[in-house]
Amino acid sequence: MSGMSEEQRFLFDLQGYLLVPNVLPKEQVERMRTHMEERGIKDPKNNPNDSRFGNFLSWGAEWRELIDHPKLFPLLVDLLGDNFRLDHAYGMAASAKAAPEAHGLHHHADMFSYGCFYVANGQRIHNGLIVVSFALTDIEPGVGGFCCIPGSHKSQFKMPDKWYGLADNPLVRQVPQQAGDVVIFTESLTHGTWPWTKQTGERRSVLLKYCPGYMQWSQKPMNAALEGLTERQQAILKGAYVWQRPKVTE
Ligand SMILES: O=C(O)CCC(=O)C(=O)O
Repeated sequence: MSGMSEEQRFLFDLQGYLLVPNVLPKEQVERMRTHMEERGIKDPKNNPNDSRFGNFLSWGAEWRELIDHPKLFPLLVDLLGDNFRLDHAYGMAASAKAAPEAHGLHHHADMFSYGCFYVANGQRIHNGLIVVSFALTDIEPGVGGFCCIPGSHKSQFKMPDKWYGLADNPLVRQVPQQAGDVVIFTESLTHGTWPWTKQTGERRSVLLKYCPGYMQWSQKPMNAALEGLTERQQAILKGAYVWQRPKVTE
């Protein structure tokens, strides 16, 4: 099983995030958006925290497939080791109809944080929390969505407060995605949500957040007994522990 290519490893280490194009086919993305409509996730506001939704792993196999998607699983093993776990997951919906609100820039690696560290040692990369963000709608240049300060996951020094603002901040990069693309980023990257400004369409994204197997970020683990999970998915959803933990690659 090959993990990240040399180019992907270089880009992830350099930027703190990696764009993986064309992970989900367009037809699947459309079906998933329909599922969201059917479950009443429509007419969202623009506040990315208010518009979060969960529990989508019970919506069908196409949603559960996101846990260990074959195009992403080898990359996750590279970034988190072979006994990583899915810690939490949520979706985001945003529309420009309400007053734009941002989820400001947060996290910074200037001091080692046990929860969301980034360390590269030799050929290996270690992360406290990795986010896999599936775009279910196009995110065009400049319209909003995920943004970050590339490279900040490796910064050694405290970031001056003025750089935490989104407006007129030349350090911030908004990352465009096509529907079906994935952005993988390390939580230790300084990142946030750019206000959604596109008047003719909503943003819909689904974010899955993974830890090494010994660590739990959320207050409680996810439901590993959910109906329909494969054995590997069950192993990935287990709570945090170390002793005799099965490898997700077995
Ligand atoms: O809008 C986004 O994709 C960023 C989400 C975010 O900041 C987070 O999950 O911590």
